[in-house]
Amino acid sequence: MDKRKPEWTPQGAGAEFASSVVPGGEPASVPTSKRSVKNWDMDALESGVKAGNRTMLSRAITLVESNSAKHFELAQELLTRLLPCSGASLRIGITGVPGVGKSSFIERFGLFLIAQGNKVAVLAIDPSSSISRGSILGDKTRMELLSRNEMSFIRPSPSSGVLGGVARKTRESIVLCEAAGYDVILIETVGVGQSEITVRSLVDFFLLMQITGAGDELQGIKKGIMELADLIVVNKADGDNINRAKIAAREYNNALHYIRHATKGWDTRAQTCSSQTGAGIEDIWATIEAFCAKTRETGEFQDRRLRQTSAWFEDLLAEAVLGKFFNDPSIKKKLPEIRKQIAQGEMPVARAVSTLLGDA
Ligand SMILES: Nc1nc2c(ncn2[C@@H]2O[C@H](COP(=O)(O)OP(=O)(O)O)[C@@H](O)[C@H]2O)c(=O)[nH]1
Ligand SMILES: [Mg+2]
Repeated sequence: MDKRKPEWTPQGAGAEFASSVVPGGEPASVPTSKRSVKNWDMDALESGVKAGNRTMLSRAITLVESNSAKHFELAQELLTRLLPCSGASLRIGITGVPGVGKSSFIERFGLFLIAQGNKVAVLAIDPSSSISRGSILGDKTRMELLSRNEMSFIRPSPSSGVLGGVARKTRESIVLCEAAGYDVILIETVGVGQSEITVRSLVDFFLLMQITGAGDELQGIKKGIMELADLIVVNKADGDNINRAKIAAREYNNALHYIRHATKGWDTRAQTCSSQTGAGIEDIWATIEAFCAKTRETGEFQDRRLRQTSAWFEDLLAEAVLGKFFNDPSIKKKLPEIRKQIAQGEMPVARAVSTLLGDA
């Protein structure tokens, strides 16, 4: 059980705190004692995060990741205080199948960014821990130098719960990292379909990582995923793989002529890199900088952020309204009977819905 907890939790805290990858399942709901709520010193958290104190940032993230209702109010209070200090970072999503080299890339790229004078935060999204068990994200063993660097902050994936819940926690963690002064936020996710779409909705720039395989490179990549990317990186371009990687990048570039690009005014491209030798890392940053310059100039950068925030609001609102409806005692009472009547053909479906809504 201890393994599931983050490095710090308030005294007496239960299993509502979890930040490492664990097998999927229902979030634990352990009643929180008054004591552990009292342990949250909001002023200290606020000033600690603003001062860039990593321990305080860790605690703040632990608070927003909590599944407990009592922590929800505290977390929202903290976010309200810190929101004015957020928004200034560049948010980059990095996706690819396990083994493609995401963590190795983040190690290299993160250190490069730090050398350029940035502070780098790494967050991870892994809603599918039961599918991708073993592919631990935000994996500190692959990011050894980065995790020891003072200018970095690495947070493994929040565990348990559905994708939407994990995404909410990550969005809020982004706000906290930005308030703590991180300039670049790297969000790592495994490529398992839905999670890529979610990460796309969180970031400014989306990097899709690929490696060369046997034969036709394009076979292994879905058009839908390519349409989310701002850059395709063919990793492991080193040793006797360099040429194959270059050919693959060329094939992607050809294919990219025929698909819709993710960002208005930006031509998605493919390039190679080696996370082992560091070749190509600088060029990737140059591409990202060109992207930022271009989209800031056209306003697409700012527009996308606005769209992301309003879409998030609409999603949360819809979710909350649904939750409220289905938890309404009178609805709960009537629902089984109405379901039966529908099943037996005694009530038209639309009538059933309007009856229920009238009672909500
Ligand atoms: N040759 C070579 N191997 C790499 C490169 N990047 C990663 N690897 C290796 O690929 C394996 C998976 O890397 P990892 O970063 O854990 O991939 P992840 O699952 O996508 O995070 C490890 O054995 C790495 O050492 C690279 O650029 N070149
Ligand atoms: Mg990894």
